[in-house]
Amino acid sequence: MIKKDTFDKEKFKKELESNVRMLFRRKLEEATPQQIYQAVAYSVKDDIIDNWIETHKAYEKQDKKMVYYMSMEFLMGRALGNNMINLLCYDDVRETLEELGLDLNLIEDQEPDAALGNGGLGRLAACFLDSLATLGYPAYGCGIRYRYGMFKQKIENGYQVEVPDNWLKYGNPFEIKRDEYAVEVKFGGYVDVEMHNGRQKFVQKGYQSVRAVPYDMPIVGYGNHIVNTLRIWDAEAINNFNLDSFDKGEYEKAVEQENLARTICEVLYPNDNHMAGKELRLKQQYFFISASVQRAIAKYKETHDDIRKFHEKVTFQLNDTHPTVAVAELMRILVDEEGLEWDEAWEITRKTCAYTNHTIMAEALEKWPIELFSRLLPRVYQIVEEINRRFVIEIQNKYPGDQEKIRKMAILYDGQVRMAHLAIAGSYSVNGVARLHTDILKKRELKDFYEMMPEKFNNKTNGITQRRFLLHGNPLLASWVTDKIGDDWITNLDHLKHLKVYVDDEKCQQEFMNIKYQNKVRLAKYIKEHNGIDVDPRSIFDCQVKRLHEYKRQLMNILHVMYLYNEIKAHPDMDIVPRTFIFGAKAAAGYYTAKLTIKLINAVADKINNDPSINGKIKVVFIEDYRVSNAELIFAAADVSEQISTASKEASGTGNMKFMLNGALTLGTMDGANVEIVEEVGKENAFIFGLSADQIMEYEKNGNYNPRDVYNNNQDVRQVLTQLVNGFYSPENPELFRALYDALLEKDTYFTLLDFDSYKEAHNRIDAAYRDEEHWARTAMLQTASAGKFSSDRTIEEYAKEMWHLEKVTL
Ligand code: DL6
Repeated sequence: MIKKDTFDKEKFKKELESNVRMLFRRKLEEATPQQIYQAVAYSVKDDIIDNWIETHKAYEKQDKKMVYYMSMEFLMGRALGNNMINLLCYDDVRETLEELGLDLNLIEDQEPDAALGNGGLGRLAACFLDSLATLGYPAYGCGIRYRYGMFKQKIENGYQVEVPDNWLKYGNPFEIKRDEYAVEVKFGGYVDVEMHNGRQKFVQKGYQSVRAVPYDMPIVGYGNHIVNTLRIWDAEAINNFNLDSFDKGEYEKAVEQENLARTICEVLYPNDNHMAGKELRLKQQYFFISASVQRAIAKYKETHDDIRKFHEKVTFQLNDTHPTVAVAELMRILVDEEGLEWDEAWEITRKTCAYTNHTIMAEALEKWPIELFSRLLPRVYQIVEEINRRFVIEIQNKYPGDQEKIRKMAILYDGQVRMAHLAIAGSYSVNGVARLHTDILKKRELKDFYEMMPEKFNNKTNGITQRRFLLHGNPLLASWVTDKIGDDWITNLDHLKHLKVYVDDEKCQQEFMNIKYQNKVRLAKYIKEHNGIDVDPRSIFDCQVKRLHEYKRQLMNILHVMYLYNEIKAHPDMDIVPRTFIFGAKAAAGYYTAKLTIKLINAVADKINNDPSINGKIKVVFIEDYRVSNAELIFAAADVSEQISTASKEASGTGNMKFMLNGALTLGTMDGANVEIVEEVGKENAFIFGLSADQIMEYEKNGNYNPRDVYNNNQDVRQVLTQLVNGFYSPENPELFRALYDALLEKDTYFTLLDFDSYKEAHNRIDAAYRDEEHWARTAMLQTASAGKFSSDRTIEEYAKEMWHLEKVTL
């Protein structure tokens, strides 16, 4: 890593001592690890503050356009390590702490993950913030300061148990409360029309409101002194009641407002790719959007007179449909508060908002009952009605007499507000997150919209930040890469392609695989500590870590493990390369099938790991509480990256990119960004299997797949399915896994059985390939060398240049 030339070890030590004294009234030697973490974090923050101030001064002075990345989720993980890396002081701090007898790794482990997100969508937002700051683009992340982030997962008797994640228990050293920017957000009541200067004015009355208070977290750019801001909003009760004059009505209202404020930011909904439809969720959406939009306008007006030029300086990127109410809220403020005519306001709105679609899963499509939406947001609803009325006219003009188009495209239909339609109507850009995904949007999911407004549609293939997922997560490989090709890759991942000249070099291959081995030892230690299981670092580490969802097909993975176990039992001398199957996944708290799959994985693990007759040929590990911080260990240690979703269902995937960067070979379907990964690395260097997206969509259209045909014709499949219901893995309750069995045999929505043989055959190819050490090492190196495209820096450059038209700021 590049080092900061100004780091002063003695000064740092003094700061540390002083922080421990000031914060905890203790000496360094007496401080607990948590206190030392806090003290280090405050010292690092101290290093950030001046740059943070300077960055914002520069933004104002240079008056560059700003992107507001609006997202219900930011899955940030830990901040300390990342901040030190980007400040170029990680190694210096580590050495200084060593001199004090302290281990930086242990100190980093004291920091709770900021788990303000579920999975891919939230982690993407976090990677984007890192890239925006590193590239020097003016940006705010806007979100919610959930008091409880993503639940912590405990595995008890093989079952997932959800435990609240009280991540703010010890405070958050990096955040700053910005009380001065608090705004009011109103809910409910009714709309009155008043006349002001001969103009109708719509006034919300009888409402409840909360005070939205922002907390800012610094987002440090890599080695460039830029510090952007993640602004997360908390809710407080409005305290402007005169206690003396409280009559009953007012008292009740005050209590209700207190309750509203308390509940609104309480918890992140733990659903990934699934809409829960809860009223509180809509309140959360409007809460952070109203606050962010109000603040963005106020900030703009501090230095600009003409609100009609708002879109020239501001763009709102809507991270999926969750923040879509921004379209109507911006209209409300422009029309009701800024006094613009509808058409002017609409033009500004349409030039300000842009929408990213992250899924085609039907159950994730956000639709709110009109009854709920209009009750909660009466004025905003009126605006949505008007947007819809005009949009329907546009459709009619384009397709005269075509009622079907209106049925398919209207924003309000069948008693519901369709958020994706509002987002598309109100945006200047609609993008998918991988080429295949965008093609499916254009051809199928959003076909009518694409036909009517093709100019809005574009693709931005996702990416990940190499600063966290290689430089921080895999320091051994990072410094090896730097030794070979220099450190330009840290800010320009394309440089990794220069590693290609080394892939045939035997010494380099050995070095590369030796690093992989050391990372496997590191993960094996973690597994021993957390699961009590001994795993052999010489076995193939075959990993599937991601949210648990049927379409991601963890079930297919474990069914294959069950099959393999049957094979080994039937042929005890079977020659296979030892394999450790590693899973990590949280299931939404109310997702029964997903939770049952976790139980199955653990039941299989229990049986196989405790069967001495198979001589440890296969092992199964379920890593509890999969999250950003332990993900870094897993990516670094993986040999095989399981990306096995039903083709067409995974919009992109980003774990696939993190594994690739760390030298794991992909075992995957031609889905999401796997398609582009394979394009970069070469099909011969990946293990591809299964039906294509077109084939899947054809089956879905024709409804001509019958899983019983596979069952009847495939003895291996029959055997493992029978083991789901004969007590083989649940002797105390043979019926335990019946629901999984029924789902597979009755419908098999995700084509698990149909892809099974092809998957099995791909596993055989892995077994054969791993035996050729040299070839495997070459292929593993090629993964890292070909990962350049998948940096979120590339993705952000595309957004910035092709959509947002941002300019970089220099300090
Ligand atoms: O775009 C980020 C990420 C993709 O990589 C995943 O393929 C996709 O499943 C995920 N989508 C969601 C959807 N949530 N909602 N709504 O998390 O986005």
